[in-house]
Amino acid sequence: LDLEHDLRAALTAQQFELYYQPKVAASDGRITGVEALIRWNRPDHGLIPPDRFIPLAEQLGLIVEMGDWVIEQACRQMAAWASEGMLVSIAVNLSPAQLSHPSLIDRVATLIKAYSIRPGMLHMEVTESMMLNDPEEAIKHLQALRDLGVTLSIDDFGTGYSSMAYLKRLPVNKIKLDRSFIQQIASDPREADLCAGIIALAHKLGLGVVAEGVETQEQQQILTGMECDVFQGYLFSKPMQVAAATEYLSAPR
Ligand code: G
Ligand code: G
Ligand code: MN
Ligand code: NA
Repeated sequence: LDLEHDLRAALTAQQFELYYQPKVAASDGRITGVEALIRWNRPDHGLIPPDRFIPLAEQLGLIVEMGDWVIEQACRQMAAWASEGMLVSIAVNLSPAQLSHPSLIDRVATLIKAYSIRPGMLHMEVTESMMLNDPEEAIKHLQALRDLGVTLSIDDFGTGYSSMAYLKRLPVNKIKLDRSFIQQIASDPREADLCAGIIALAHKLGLGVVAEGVETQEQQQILTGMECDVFQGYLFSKPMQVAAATEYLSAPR
């Protein structure tokens, strides 16, 4: 398969690029950090979004190597921004195979040292699907990352199963409310109630809440009323290449 062949070659050909989407504090509009989102500049095909190649990379066993590149690139960028006086956290997405890979912890520890990263500034987002195979094992790996000081979030929260059952046992710092909830809070009161309930529960458990896919001021206002902590979405910015992200981060506000 062409796609498979090209994907295998893409890492050495340096065809991957990280885009950055800002996250904004609900309280004062301050930028709390960015999420790194991978793109593939595939020659003759243009920019390929992750949905089109991450699942393939997982199947082909390439995701660990690709994910290592993402983590290192994020650390490198954080150090570069820090050297320009911009202290921003960067969140990377982890596939389940990365979380369970035996070398992850050493690798992350090494990168944090090599780039002089404050560990809490490196955020990692995992989905509930990591709990499917062996929940105890997943919890063990999450705890090891927490022990390094890395900040952990449950991504796409509310779309997997067992969310509530596992939430209190997971050594994580935040949940990211899935975009599908946010889309409906302004039009569907029951969806809004559900959101408010999840936010209150998360806070009771000592977890921060990030709302994903915030696109309108109405959604922002509703979420502010629910005491959501952080917003991410097109209302603030789409994911940007590093130059645009740097400009966005350094703009006075
Ligand atoms: O970036 P987009 O805006 O299209 O992201 C689509 C999906 O791809 C999201 O679910 C996101 O979590 C996932 N994704 C983006 N970058 C990465 C990455 O570096 N690693 C993994 N595992 N998933 C990613
Ligand atoms: O990792 P995660 O599944 O959260 O990836 C975020 C995905 O959501 C990326 O594909 C990103 O481009 C997309 N996204 C971010 N903000 C918005 C938004 O406001 N609206 C929509 N439709 N998608 C968004
Ligand atoms: Mn994410
Ligand atoms: Na998501």
